[in-house]
Amino acid sequence: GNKNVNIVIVGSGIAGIAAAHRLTTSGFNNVHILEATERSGGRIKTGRLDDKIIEIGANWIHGPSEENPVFFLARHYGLLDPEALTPENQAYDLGGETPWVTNIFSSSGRKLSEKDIYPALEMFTMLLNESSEFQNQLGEPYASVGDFIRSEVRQRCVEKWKDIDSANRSLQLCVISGMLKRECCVNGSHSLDEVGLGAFGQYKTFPGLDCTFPGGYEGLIANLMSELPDDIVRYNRPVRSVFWSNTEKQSSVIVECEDGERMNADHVIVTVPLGYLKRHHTRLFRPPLPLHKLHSIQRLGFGTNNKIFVEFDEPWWDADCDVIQLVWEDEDALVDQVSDVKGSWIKKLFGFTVLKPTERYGNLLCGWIAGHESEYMETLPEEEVTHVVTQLVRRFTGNPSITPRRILRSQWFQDPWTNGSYSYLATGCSQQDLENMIEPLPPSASKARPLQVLFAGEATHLYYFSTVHGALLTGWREADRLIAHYTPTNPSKRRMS
Ligand code: 6YU
Repeated sequence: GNKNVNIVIVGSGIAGIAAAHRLTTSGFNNVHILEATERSGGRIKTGRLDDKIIEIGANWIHGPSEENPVFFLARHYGLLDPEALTPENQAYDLGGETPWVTNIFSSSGRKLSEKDIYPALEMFTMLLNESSEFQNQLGEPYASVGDFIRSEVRQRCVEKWKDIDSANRSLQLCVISGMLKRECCVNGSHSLDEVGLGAFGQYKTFPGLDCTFPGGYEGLIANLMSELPDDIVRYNRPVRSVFWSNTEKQSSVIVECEDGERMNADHVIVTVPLGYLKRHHTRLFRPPLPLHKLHSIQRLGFGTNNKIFVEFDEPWWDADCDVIQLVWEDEDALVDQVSDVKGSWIKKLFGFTVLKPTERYGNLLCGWIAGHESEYMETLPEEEVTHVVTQLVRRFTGNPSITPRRILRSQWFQDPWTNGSYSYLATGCSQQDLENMIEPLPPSASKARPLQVLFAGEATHLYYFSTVHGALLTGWREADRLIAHYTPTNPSKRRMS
């Protein structure tokens, strides 16, 4: 019967697992996942630093509240701390302001107060919110989010900061440079100059104060996997090519692995990251993708955001501190890129988040660095990264004897199956590009057998791209597409035939 149709899923990240979960629980019993690496989870990747659980990839449940399917599952499996389950936490509406306590250090070794940088924070928050309001407007007044923010800061500061002396004004601009770098991490872009203004409001959020998985994000993967048939995933099986057909001749899709092994499938769900697609689409799809789909793959942004975990014997931040922000006092030109990448890549690191609670993590920080500077950092030996981070901390604290106990960094750009961190809507992109990503092969106008190749993964969600919940929903979406395909919609007609 229909439940025997042969479905191959490429990639065992959250999108692939979600698709397999829904298909198998709906009775499809011939579903297989081909995964390039030796593990499931993809960009959900929990690691350890001694006995401490750390996240190499996805960190938070963004917007943990009723509507968020990741929150729903995490609660269902009992993976969250009690605070994350409280109604107050779920109702929390971010709107730019966060309850996080911030310590601010400057490159001359000064510690600034939150009050000291309030003018910059207020201006930046306002402009970031305004950046989301250009959607559906005819034409964009600026080339990018970066261009908009920089131009507006320069104009508005004249009037808004007229009572602020020039040294302080320069400091506020330096603070904004740091915020631009932070926003590069959020978007996973090299620079905000590469982030589109017209589509910036496309990204949607749920209410709720972001929370983490105390036992690690991979607990979500493990629980979903435990409900799948044994051996549904074949590991170390990188797929090289998917042979589909635009004509009526070929009856099934052929999936070819790197080692030449071939298998037939009725349907293939491709969940590989956009970074992988950008590099390998030519080899991966035979015949090549339709041009509109190809162009969207090229137009959409996929950059790098990495973490550098740093452990200290003693804290050099306040006990209640959640975020450490760094201010370079020579950056009043509003920059989010470093000109001398090799010599000064560390200037791109906007700051650190403090891992909480302290009883669980000790004095452990997570540094955040995006862009080409981050990609360069990946190529350096660990000792070199440790050395540069040590110099940074000594300079900003003015304490020449601080020495990190150890460090550990992510290297998402070097990962051959990801080639970066997550997607963003680059300049020139619109919702149409995401719609093109979603469209199955062959395109609907074709007479060839429909739904040969389907597309899921983080970069195929219209509003929640770049997130775990977005990826999860796309896996369910494509499973539902196949389920609907095999569900008779008009029973009376079927009885007659
Ligand atoms: C979230 C967060 N988070 C930090 C960092 C990263 C990401 N995300 P997968 O890649 O998982 O699976 C594909 C599989 O395919 C994989 O196993 C491959 O090995 C395999 N494969 C590849 N090629 C193959 C082949 N040829 N053959 C066979 N197999 C192959 N998301 O919700 N909270 O805190 C973070 C973060 C460092 C790298 C994140 C976060 C993103 C998620 O990790 C990611 O979306 C999903 O895991 C992807 O799942 P998947 O199944 O699609 O792919 C205004 C505006 C702004 C817009 N952005 C703001 C949002 C902020 C996003 N923030 C992220 C932040 C962090 C810190």
